[in-house]
Amino acid sequence: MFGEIRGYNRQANKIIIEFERRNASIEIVTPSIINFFASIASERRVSKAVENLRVDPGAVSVDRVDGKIVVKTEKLKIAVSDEFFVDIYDAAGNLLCADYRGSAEPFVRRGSGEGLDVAAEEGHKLELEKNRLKVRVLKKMDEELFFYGLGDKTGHLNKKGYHYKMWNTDNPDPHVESFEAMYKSIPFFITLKKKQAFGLFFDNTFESVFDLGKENSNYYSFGAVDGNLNYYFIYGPAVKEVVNGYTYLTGTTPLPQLWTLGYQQCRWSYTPEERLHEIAAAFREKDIPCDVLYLDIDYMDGYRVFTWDKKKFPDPKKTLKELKDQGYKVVTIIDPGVKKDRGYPIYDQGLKNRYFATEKDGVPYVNRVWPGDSLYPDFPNGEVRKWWAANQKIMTDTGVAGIWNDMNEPASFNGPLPDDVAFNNDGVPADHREMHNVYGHYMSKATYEGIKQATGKRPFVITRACYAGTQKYSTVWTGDNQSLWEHLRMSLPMLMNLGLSGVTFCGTDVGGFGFDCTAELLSRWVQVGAFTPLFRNHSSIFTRDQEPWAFDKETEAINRKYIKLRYKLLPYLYDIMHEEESNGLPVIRLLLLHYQNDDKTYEINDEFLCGENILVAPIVEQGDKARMVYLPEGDAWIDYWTKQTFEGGQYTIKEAPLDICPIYIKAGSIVPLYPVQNYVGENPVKQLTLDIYLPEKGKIGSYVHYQDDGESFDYRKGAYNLYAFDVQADEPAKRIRIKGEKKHAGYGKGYTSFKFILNNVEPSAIIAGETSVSFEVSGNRTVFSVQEPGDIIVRL
Ligand code: MIG
Repeated sequence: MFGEIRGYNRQANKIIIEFERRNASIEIVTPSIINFFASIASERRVSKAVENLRVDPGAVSVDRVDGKIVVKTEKLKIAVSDEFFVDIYDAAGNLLCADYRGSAEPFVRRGSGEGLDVAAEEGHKLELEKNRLKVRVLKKMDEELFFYGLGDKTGHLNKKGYHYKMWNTDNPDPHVESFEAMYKSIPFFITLKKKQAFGLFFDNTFESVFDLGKENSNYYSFGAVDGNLNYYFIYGPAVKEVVNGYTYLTGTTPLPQLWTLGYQQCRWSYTPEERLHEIAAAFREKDIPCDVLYLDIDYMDGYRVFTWDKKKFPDPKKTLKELKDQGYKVVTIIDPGVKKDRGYPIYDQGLKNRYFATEKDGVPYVNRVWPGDSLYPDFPNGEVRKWWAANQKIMTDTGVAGIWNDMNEPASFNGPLPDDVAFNNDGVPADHREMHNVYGHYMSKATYEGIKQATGKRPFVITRACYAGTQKYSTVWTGDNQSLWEHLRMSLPMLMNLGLSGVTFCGTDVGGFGFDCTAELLSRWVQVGAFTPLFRNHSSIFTRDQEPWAFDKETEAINRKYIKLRYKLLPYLYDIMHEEESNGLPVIRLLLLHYQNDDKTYEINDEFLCGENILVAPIVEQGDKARMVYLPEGDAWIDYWTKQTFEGGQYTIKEAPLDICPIYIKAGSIVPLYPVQNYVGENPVKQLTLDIYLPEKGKIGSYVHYQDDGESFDYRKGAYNLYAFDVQADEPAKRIRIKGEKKHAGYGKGYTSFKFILNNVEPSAIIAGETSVSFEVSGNRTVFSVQEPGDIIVRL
């Protein structure tokens, strides 16, 4: 395709390589992030995922050595040979990633000829991918490689040996391991070989495929049906650094409003308004915290977006105000499909201004979704996004607190959109093949910007479809799962891989969307949901009730217990989200993110870390009342329930009756806690609790806590507080020192006292500054409070 190297020239951080048949380029973004590019389909080069790229290449050298072009950065050496074959080495000269030189040789699919037609009639498909891809990169496989990422694909954590497709797909069948495409397309994966990890981000919005050693175990590959060769190599060597690099390119999730981390209750549908009020009252009556209620499609007038059904909601503004007074934020669904209906303003405006995608001859394209015949706003067009953004005000003025974008793959009832449906794409014509995977991305972007303009607060948007980079605008859920144990089990690797793919703020429909939930399944799912950033219970229209109290008193109490635990942990989750805004590290983490040296963590699908300090090993099998837990090596772990300490690097059996979800806290953790409230903002939080788990001898436990007003963008102007805490046991353990310091004071309504919980410590005296402090001991906990965080000595 490229031929022999003819020469090169360097332009700042870019090296253009001239080959016999076409040019290619290498761009040094940072010493660890390299872009490889060749135009195949067009010269045009606009990324949908990477905005405002910050280039910081450091020192770069380029030489011609033995017929190769050798580029060196401060971290990597890249050797380019004829045919644009690329080999990448670390600074010490270890080969990290080599292009595969052989030809692609898919494994043989036996069964051909006569039997085929009959087999196809029974539904057995033969999938041939031969020559469909215009762009393709093959990399040499290594036996010791593990693969992660690719968004929320089904199956297990490690993607080695599987094949996936990026083509946003709404398929309501139960999601199983053989699903190649899901609602989201995040063409990014991480490869790990012991201590060395790197990521590959294939920034191409066309239908693309990722084959991680399935078709041939000698190589792994990615490619697309059209578009350009355009991918980034993102070096680690830590997986953490790869995630950091990927979000450097595609962006991080901005800090959300605090209430969005509260419990959320959804249903298709809470209508009419009496039903919504009933649900709202039930949470308060039953003493189960809840912040958010959702309105699904039935609140609209004939599914016309930005309207209300006046029979079901005669005065939506009043209804939302009443709910607001009880502490509820209401989120409404908005689908992309605009009903074809003269006299309906959204349709009329869209038609008049040519805001809808068209057939190739320019006639507005019509398909069918909920409202019947509908048109698709041309979201890739900035003008259309402005219009859509302005429409958000219709909802926020009514009192809506957030917007839920569904069906934006885009879904269609009357067959898929034809390839040639035309989009304007900011002045550049593009067809559906190119725009499909970014349709939801641009819809959420418009929604985010609209809510921001209308309210000035941090927008809450939740979307089903997305592309790389959507995390800048929206939280996501994994779509229509079902109330199946299999789906609870699979939600863990899905969310862990989503987190590695830049999507921090995510969750699954707790309890399962389709099919009928059971009491036991709901409680086990709530136990997981309590730790996922988006904690939303949702179920489909024909399924049985699934609210936390929908089954029996026993499970209602269990659900209450875990939803309350969630509310205690709110400052901890908020701290992770705050850190994430600068480092891109997700809330739900694979164990290996912090324990890459411990290869026993590489394929643990049924445990996760919530931030760095909390390990959750939920029960995901019906009837299980105990499970094996692996505690990673390098830290000691404290059982949250019994406070028993375990060395890391071992398997242990934890008994877990239905009210127990196995939770372990890393030794040395300082976990910030809030008092449980019915909803965020019910009472101002004046006291911060710090739940302390002593570090192992010789180690220091430290933690930084962040506080702000929980809703505005003022924190970007410095209106926040930062508190740093350290805890250390003196050697030999005669006393414990706790140090607290306010590192940044920019938010006036700070805490007026600090409560410390010391686990597994029996003090003889506690001295803060010069004065002794009274304390209470109950069981293995010692509790005391001080007004200012300062130097505290705990004598044993
Ligand atoms: O075709 O709005 O995934 O959460 O409840 C179904 C109705 C359309 C699919 C979403 C689901 C939502 C449902 N929607």
